[in-house]
Amino acid sequence: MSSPYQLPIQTNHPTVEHRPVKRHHSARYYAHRVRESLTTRVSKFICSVILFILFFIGLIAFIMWLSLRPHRPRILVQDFSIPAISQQNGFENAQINFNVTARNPNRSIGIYYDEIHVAISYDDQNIGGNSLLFPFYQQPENSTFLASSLSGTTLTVNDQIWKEFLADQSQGRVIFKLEVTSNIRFKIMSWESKHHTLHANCPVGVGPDGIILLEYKDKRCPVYFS
Ligand SMILES: *[C@@H]1O[C@H](CO)[C@@H](O)[C@H](O)[C@H]1NC(C)=O
Ligand SMILES: *[C@@H]1O[C@H](CO)[C@@H](O)[C@H](O)[C@H]1NC(C)=O
Ligand SMILES: CC(=O)N[C@H]1CO[C@H](CO)[C@@H](O)[C@@H]1O
Repeated sequence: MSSPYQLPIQTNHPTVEHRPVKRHHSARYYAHRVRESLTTRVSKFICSVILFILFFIGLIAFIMWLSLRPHRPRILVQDFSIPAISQQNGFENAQINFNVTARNPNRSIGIYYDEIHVAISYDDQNIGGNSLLFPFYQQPENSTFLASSLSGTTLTVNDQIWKEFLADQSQGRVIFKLEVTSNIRFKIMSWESKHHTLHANCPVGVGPDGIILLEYKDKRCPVYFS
């Protein structure tokens, strides 16, 4: 009788007023409880269905992303030489020759390369660079050789740095860093991605004869995008 539910039930449902007040109250009370828990259960069910659908869409998107995710181009140093390395005043007519492979490992994704820039540094000092090739399209599972030479204006070595080369050379190896930079776009069927700037950082060591050491040949260079 002291229940707070009594009043609204009596006024809202006059047709059942003939029942004993207490029983009537309990029945309405439990009916109310049942209805309430039913709504809760229905809304919980709807929530779960929505969550499940969202999860499912997310899962599909993730799987699509996994399968379409373009594999990074692989950059490897095929060849690298600086023949004058053993000469005392080699810097006067020094030349660096390099041959780098850019490989598209993907089976279904093509890559558009803008101009490719190759820079060479020694001990974090830039010693030369060159821009290679005109923009080109690389088919899936195809390789392109980026081969060129640096000398004269594209190779800026002076007497000072040459002395450091000679010191390293007498120790058995001179280590350079070859950096490849290019703007690329991926092509997936007829869809083209936006531009990504690719960077590859390749350490290259040459022996006393100025020819690339075996351990640096055909090594995959770390590649990152910016
Ligand atoms: C790479 O592409 C060129 C043409 O763009 C084609 O001639 C060559 O056969 C391709 N190489 C491979 C390994 O698919
Ligand atoms: C670069 O290396 C590849 C593979 O060894 C070779 O086929 C190609 O002729 C080389 N290019 C130059 C310019 O040396
Ligand atoms: C190496 C390789 O082919 N990687 C992926 C290229 O993209 C396709 C889908 O577009 C994947 O199935 C390959 O695993």
